[in-house]
Amino acid sequence: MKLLQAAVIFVLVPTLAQAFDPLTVSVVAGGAVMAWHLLSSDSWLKCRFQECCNRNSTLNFTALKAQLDNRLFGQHLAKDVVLKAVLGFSNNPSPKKPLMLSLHGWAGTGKNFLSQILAEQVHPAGLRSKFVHLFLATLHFPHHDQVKLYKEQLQNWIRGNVSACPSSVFIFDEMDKMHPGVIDAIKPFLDYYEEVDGVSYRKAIFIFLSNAGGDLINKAALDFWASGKRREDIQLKDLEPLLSVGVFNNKNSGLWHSSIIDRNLIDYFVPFLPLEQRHVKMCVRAEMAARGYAVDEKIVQEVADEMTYFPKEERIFSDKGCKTVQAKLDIHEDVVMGDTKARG
Ligand SMILES: Nc1ncnc2c1ncn2[C@@H]1O[C@H](COP(=O)(O)OP(=O)(O)OP(=O)(O)O)[C@@H](O)[C@H]1O
Ligand SMILES: *[C@@H]1O[C@H](CO)[C@@H](O)[C@H](O)[C@H]1NC(C)=O
Ligand SMILES: *[C@@H]1O[C@H](CO)[C@@H](O)[C@H](O)[C@H]1NC(C)=O
Ligand SMILES: CC(=O)N[C@H]1CO[C@H](CO)[C@@H](O)[C@@H]1O
Ligand SMILES: [Mg+2]
Repeated sequence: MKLLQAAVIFVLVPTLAQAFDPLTVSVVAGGAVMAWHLLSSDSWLKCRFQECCNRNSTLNFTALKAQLDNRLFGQHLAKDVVLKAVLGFSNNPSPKKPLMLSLHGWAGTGKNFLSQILAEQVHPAGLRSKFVHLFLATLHFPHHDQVKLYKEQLQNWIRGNVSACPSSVFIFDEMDKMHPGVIDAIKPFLDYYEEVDGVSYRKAIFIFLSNAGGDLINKAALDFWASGKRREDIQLKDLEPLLSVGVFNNKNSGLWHSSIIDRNLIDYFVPFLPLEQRHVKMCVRAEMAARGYAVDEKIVQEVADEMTYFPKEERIFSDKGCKTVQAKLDIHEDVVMGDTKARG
């Protein structure tokens, strides 16, 4: 880049010298300013056309809180933990290590959804941002006999990505299916180092997602319900010990025997509670609003009734959380659209 800028000047100076007429001079000067902007890495002009790295790691806490309050349903613990984590990390001008969150819970309870909301706060393009990286165990690291290759590849990627943008966000999905060796590859980046090979990782965010511990969280939530206590009264201290021990002892957790837990590099375990029917209904309403129709309570109830719930008798928690809401609504959408057409 610097070389290109120098080249522009070398071409420009003789041109200016030849063109004495003031109009030409101003046109050329204007062009030079444009060229300069387009060539320098983070210029205002360039960043209008192309995504630039957000070098400010201060997250807007108010905005994040508003997003979580409005969009994430039934997860008071996850919300509290994430806000606390972000506050500590973001208000610190030079954090000692990257932020490392481990999200646990049953299917469809909002783990990917929360990761997306958090990523959008750092890089507005969210998952589409070139500074937000999503890794899927079954897609990116499928073969257990190639762990050595994956480790090397992953370390190179992370190094390259963080050099290009210190506030890069890395999301590792399906941690339960990840070979522990692959996870250990990220360890050097998570630790309390000033920098590794001249790159500082302390402004990066690592998010691990898994279903590990989901059964334990569900059981705790069910016990709470059975003893007549309010879901909102479940506290982190009711779950956190059970979670880190439970996850650590689970051979399929991906974190099993991983030095990440050994060395306490995970800053926060974030539990996701199983969703109740009232939360499923909230998801349906949100989805209808997002698709731009008026919320029809009859359809909301129908979609919620189509979901399966556990335990079989009491039907308290949704088996798949809000996961199949979109697909179920697609079917109802055809019916609704048909109706509208018939009436119109
Ligand atoms: N707590 C929630 N609040 C609002 N919407 C939710 C919530 N949970 C899930 N959803 C909706 O359901 C969709 C699927 O949820 P998501 O992908 O986040 O589940 P997950 O926890 O990652 O599940 P899995 O473990 O199966 O991957 C989301 O895109 C979102 O629209
Ligand atoms: C970073 O962003 C925060 C809020 O998002 C703002 O208050 C702060 O002034 C910004 N800092 C710099 C150096 O731009
Ligand atoms: C943070 O977000 C809130 C709500 O979206 C907004 O009103 C406020 O101006 C933002 N603050 C900064 C410093 O960007
Ligand atoms: C510069 C660099 O190494 N970029 C990598 C960032 O991560 C992605 C994967 O999400 C790689 O494909 C890039 O090569
Ligand atoms: Mg998921």
